[in-house]
Amino acid sequence: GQVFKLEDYKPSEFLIPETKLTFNLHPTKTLVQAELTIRTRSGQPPNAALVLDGDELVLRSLAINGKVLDAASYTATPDRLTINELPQADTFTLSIETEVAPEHNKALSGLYRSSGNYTTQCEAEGFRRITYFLDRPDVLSVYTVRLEADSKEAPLLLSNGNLVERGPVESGALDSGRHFAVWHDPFPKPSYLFALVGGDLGSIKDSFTTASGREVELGIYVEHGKEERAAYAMAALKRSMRWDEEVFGREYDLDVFNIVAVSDFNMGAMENKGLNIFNDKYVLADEATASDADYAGIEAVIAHEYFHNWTGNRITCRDWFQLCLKEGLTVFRDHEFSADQRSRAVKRIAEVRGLRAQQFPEDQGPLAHPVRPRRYREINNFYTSTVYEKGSEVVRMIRTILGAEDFRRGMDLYFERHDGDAATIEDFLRVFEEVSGRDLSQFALWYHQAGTPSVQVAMRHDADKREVTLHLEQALAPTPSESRKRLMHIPLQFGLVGQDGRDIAVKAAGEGVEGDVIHLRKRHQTIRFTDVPERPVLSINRGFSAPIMLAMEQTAEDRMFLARHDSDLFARWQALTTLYTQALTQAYRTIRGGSTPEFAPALLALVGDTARNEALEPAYRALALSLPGEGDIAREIGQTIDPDAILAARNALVLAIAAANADDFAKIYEAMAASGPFSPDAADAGRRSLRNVLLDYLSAPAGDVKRAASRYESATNMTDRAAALAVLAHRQSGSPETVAALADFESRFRPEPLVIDKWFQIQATVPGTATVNTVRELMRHSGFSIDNPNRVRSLVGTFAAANQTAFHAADGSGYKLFADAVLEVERRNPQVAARIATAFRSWRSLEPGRQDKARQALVAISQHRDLSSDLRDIVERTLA
Ligand code: HT7
Ligand code: ZN
Repeated sequence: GQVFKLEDYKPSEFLIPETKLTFNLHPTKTLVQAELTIRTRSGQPPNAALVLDGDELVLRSLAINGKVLDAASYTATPDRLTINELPQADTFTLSIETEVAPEHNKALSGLYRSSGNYTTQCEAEGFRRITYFLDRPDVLSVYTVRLEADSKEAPLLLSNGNLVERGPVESGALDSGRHFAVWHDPFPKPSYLFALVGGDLGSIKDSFTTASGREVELGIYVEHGKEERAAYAMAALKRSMRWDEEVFGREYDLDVFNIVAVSDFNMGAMENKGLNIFNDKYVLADEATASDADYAGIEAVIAHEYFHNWTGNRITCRDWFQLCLKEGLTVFRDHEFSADQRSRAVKRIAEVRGLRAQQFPEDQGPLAHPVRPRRYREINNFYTSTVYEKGSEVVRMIRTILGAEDFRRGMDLYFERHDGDAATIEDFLRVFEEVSGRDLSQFALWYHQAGTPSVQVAMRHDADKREVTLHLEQALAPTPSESRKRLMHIPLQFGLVGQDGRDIAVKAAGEGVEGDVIHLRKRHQTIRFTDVPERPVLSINRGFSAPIMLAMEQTAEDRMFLARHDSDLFARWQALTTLYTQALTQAYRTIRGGSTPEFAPALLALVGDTARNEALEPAYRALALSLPGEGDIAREIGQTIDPDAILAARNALVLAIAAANADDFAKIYEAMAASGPFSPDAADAGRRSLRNVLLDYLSAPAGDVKRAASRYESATNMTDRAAALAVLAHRQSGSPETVAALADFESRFRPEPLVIDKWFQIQATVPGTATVNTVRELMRHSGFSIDNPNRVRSLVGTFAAANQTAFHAADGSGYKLFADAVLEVERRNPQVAARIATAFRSWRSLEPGRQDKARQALVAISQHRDLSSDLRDIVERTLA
């Protein structure tokens, strides 16, 4: 396939200032009439052909300035429309009629049907599946959209912007049974932000008064009967709107803001101007069907899409290489929003756990790419954790380097200067350089170089000289097609913790330190602090100020000290996590050597003390008690990985912690019981999460099934019910209580696909090879559909991404099952197939037997006939 390169960017010679679209919606024969005002950029008559993008299009008619074109003056293929003979004028009107079949569109890109409703997904390149267009983000157009549909089939007709007209479609004197609506969006936008919805949906309505006193009508549209489940999303939307005014000074700009929930969607949601379209998983919630994690996800995604109105829509991307300009920045904004709504420390720890579990393996494997890539074959494969989450970390580092005030001044300048633009990362960095007077050229490497930097730190204290010396060293390993790396600017927040647990006020001699931030810019850097009478304990990369791997010479005693006393709660959690990781890798080696692991009593006691520490909020204690995942342990070990030994090591530590703290855990478990009616707020969710983590420990010993079984039976909300079911399935697999609870869950929630997804997930993550067969059987379950991305991700995606011992079954059966499933998904939906196939990315770190079987499965996929460019791109890069 074609490789697109950043350096090849050229502005378009043609512009489309105005776009008028008429849709005659029909399941298999939707007619799309596009009337495009085309203007040359130069203001002179065109001197080259006009080439428009298409994808699987059928052209019905073509005219310029009202005159039908003769066949010799253009060529039309499903993928491209080339018009060679153009008027000798700088502006003309091009009329195109295409025909599409939404019902048959299983790729869920372009115009498609979900549960009988018409809907669209145009990012990144879906608009070209609707009509021929300059389908690139730097071509901005003002859209007027007329929708016509059967009044019964689609009483609801929505598009971007404001509603300007609606009524019945007359055919002669008769009512045709069809109706229409006209929508106008006054803000010029790229085609990827176009959307329409036609269908029969229920809704909830509300309104929001902006800071300057304008009224905005808010609507959330969901399947009939599910309206009440949209209340939390609506409240989250209003909080997001207020927050963006207060924290970033951004007001909403249209009279209407609509959200539509659909059940077939390739990603989480889409920020179409004034008409966000959501995967219903990120809209619908009530206590019986949604877990606390679901509520948090809804809050975050609602906020994320709303925040795109400024970071993405008002200021969009010049080209798809700049994707992180809108995505990294908007993730940063939604992270900050959630941190303000909930507990900042808890939120930060959850973010870092996610980053390490998803982005670090991406950055350290065959799919590594810079936050701003320079090449792509298939842009859909670059909606990655690197672009989104590492992109957000880079914005966070800018704030750390500049400080909150200059950061806000930079953002203000960005909005002021670039409103209405299709901008670049260079534009973004320039505003921060200007407001702060700082040189960010070395820092910009975070956008340009792939890979996770590692930093080694050692601290010495010289009691005689009353001096502390820090030695820091940075390194960045080669990544695909980047063999030589340059030195990065790494901002490290730090503190020197005194024996009383408080930070010592420090005086640094020499450069490289500003306040509580060390600016590591060289390969080796030495920093001296004077006037330090006692030996402090170093706490560094506080708040995870830089997305790096830290290797620090530090004793277990010092880490335990930090785990008890560090004033930075992130660093406190990190100290404990490092202790767990060291204990687990040691246990892994012991198990591989044929012996039984043992764990330091001081660590087991520290865990108990942390669980009991009421000065810490329950949500934090729950995170502190959560051991690194099997994937985290695998990454730490690095090579020749044996997933079975990892699971055994982790289970051994769970059992040791449980045995050492059984009585206390049981008491805290009781103390965390709910005392009032259900609330999804962070405090109550935190109590539930601590209780459920403790349930997992208490149910770990063989046969200890009663507590979890009774928890399952007495649960009054989905968080507790699903957590109890997971504990039963993962800790007491095959017990009669587990079998009964799984059957009960299925019969209770059969009509609720989003809940059945949890049932799929729980079973897909039961450790051990037997799960390969379970997944094969569940793929035949009546609640499973290979066409629905949520079902595929919950069962097949979760199996490969989150079940190390089954996916990597030594006999290769997990790979075979998965490869077959990927190919089956790919026939309908290449984007989803390509995304789940990234689960193979760490195959080279396995022990040789598994490596060989994983390679065979990848090769089998790559040799399949007619492979989509999406899946081919992932598989070939993974094998390279
Ligand atoms: N900006 C949106 C990306 C998206 C998307 C991309 C490719 C294919 C389908 C898609 N659906 C949504 C979502 C976001 O980041 O806000
Ligand atoms: Zn986004």
